Amino acid sequence: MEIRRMTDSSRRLSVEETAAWLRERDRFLILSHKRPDGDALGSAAGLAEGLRKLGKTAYIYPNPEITPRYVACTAPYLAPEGFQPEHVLTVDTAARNMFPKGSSDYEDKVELSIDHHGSHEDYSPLLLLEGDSASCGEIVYLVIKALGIEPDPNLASLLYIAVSTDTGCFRQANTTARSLTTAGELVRAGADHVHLNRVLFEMKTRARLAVETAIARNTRYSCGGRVAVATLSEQELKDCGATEDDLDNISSLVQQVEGVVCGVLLREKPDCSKASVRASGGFNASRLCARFGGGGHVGAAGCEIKAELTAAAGIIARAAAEELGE
Ligand SMILES: [Mn+2]
Repeated sequence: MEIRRMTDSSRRLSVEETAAWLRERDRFLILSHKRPDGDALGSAAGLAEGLRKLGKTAYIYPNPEITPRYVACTAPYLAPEGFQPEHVLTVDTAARNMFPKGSSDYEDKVELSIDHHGSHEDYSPLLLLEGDSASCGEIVYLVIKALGIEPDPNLASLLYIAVSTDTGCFRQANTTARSLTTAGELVRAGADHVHLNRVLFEMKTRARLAVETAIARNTRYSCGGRVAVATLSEQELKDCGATEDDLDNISSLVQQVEGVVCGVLLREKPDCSKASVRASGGFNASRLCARFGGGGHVGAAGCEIKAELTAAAGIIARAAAEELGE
């Protein structure tokens, strides 16, 4: 495999140029990022399926961190041991430090990346980047269309997974008209959107419901209901039988309560309490966490408080009150 490393920056490709590049080649391995989400896996598997429809050999990198909900839909595409690709691509992967576990052999072999992160590091000679696309799946769909592929229900469902998950089922602020029209075209092509919406956005494990119940029981409100602080101990987690997969995005739970602008989840760690803060309505989560040496974004931030759970809850509630000028 001969790969030309560019020292400057990646050459930017259009959708049509990307399609032409793919059409002329074969034996692809598609990587996505570590801790892969629906966009990473849906984009990778969708592109692999599209390339297979052209009679090509295409696999996705067998990322060891694929979570249970995505095992079935990615299984047909995982590269078998010993697969020797001629061309290595990435999708939805902004930087080298996001490459999946065990993939270091491929780091310098990526020829083309397809991405929607404005922060994309130029790590590959060729790049198809749309920084304002809500998901990588939308871009992969454009490539699929440019390749003249008619999505069948399976391919449409894979891309629907990508497009819907990165927009929080079309609820988040990154959702554009194109996100919705893409989803519409995928549904017309047979994407199983009712089932997928249920599995991806509604269904929860019993352990997850138990964790949510524990959090609800442990939530204390202050500042007239604008601040909500919940705690979750190691023992409670164990009693719920929860795994990390059950805790996906659990930090946003208390912030969903009406009137709350600052929602905090405190989790017990060996020598401290770990706070995840979610904010809305002008409250700055990052500024609150900076008081404790942490940080993040305005809407979501984290920090560690050197105290056990109950004490930490009081400490961060007082700090949040100060942030609110109370
Ligand atoms: Mn993405």
